[in-house]
Amino acid sequence: MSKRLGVTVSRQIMDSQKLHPEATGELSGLLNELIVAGKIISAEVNMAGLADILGQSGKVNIQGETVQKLDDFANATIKRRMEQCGYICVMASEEEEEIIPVLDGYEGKYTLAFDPLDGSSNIDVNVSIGTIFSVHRKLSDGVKGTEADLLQKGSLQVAAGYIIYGSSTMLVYTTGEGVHGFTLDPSVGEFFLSHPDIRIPAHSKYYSVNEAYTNYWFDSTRKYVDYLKEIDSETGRPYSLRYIGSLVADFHRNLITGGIFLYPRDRKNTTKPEGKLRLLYEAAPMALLVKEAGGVAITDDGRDILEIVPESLHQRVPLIIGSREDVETAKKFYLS
Ligand code: AHM
Ligand code: MG
Repeated sequence: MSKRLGVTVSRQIMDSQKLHPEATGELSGLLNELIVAGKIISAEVNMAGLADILGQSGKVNIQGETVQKLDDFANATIKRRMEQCGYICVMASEEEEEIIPVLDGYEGKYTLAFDPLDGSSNIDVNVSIGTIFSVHRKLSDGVKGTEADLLQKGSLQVAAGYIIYGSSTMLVYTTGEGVHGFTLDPSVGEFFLSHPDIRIPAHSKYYSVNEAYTNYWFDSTRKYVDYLKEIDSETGRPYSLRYIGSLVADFHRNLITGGIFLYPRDRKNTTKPEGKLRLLYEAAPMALLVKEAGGVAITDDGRDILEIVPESLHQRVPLIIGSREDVETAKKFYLS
């Protein structure tokens, strides 16, 4: 049967809401608003090459509007849609220093952290990029959301996911009942269920890491990656390297085919060795997705990503994420 006759994302969201008789429909409303923002961003991303040409010749697009950089556009689109959706009380964006309030009178009971366009340095070369989101329940009293409402550990997320703008646009999300993938049919503007109940293979043969940083790596990373490259047919080595340099694309690939992604601490930053990826906007949402799909996400000192309580909005964290058995093997190298 054509997937276009199957389940739409709004239907799936409604069905999972019915599993919770206490649900008010606010989370469903929130997700539906985000999806609209994702569709708008997807349309713009697909036009990026043309927008660039128009941008260079006067910075005005075909509608007479100023051409914005795509990451600014994605950020503004999500902000504008969500600040008056009535379902959230405060937001944080990877693109903005401070918390983002919602409009007075539109405060809801959830918080939203998002990376509007992750991997945006890849836009110009047509590599897949994506929007990542993470939703928590508001904790504080009072109407307005606070920074503390956003600084909650990943295990308390009520929803997390991403929209990948790739060869097709896909939404992959979880509300704690498995991970589901939907593909956008742009001709009708609808996401249809294409990947129900995604499970990441327990064991893989792929690793994703920026290997150009070998000389910045600490020994544990070097030894683990050397191990993956050894020849041993019994354990399926050497693994193959797949690194796109766009977390959403690397993660998505590994989620579907199995794989392990590493962005460990290294010596690039000489004053404070740390990973590059942000806990709130990148690591925590991906960690919930991978867990719901049967995988694991840890730091390079073996901590569960989902149990880290953020101390600041833009905190970075070393990230090792992917197929369960692969992460377990990696952990042995990092903890030995
Ligand atoms: P961004 O949020 O500024 O786009 O940076 C995050 C991106 C990730 O998508 C990707 O995994 C990583 O940066 C790649 O970094 P590097 O070029 O150091 O390998
Ligand atoms: Mg990012």
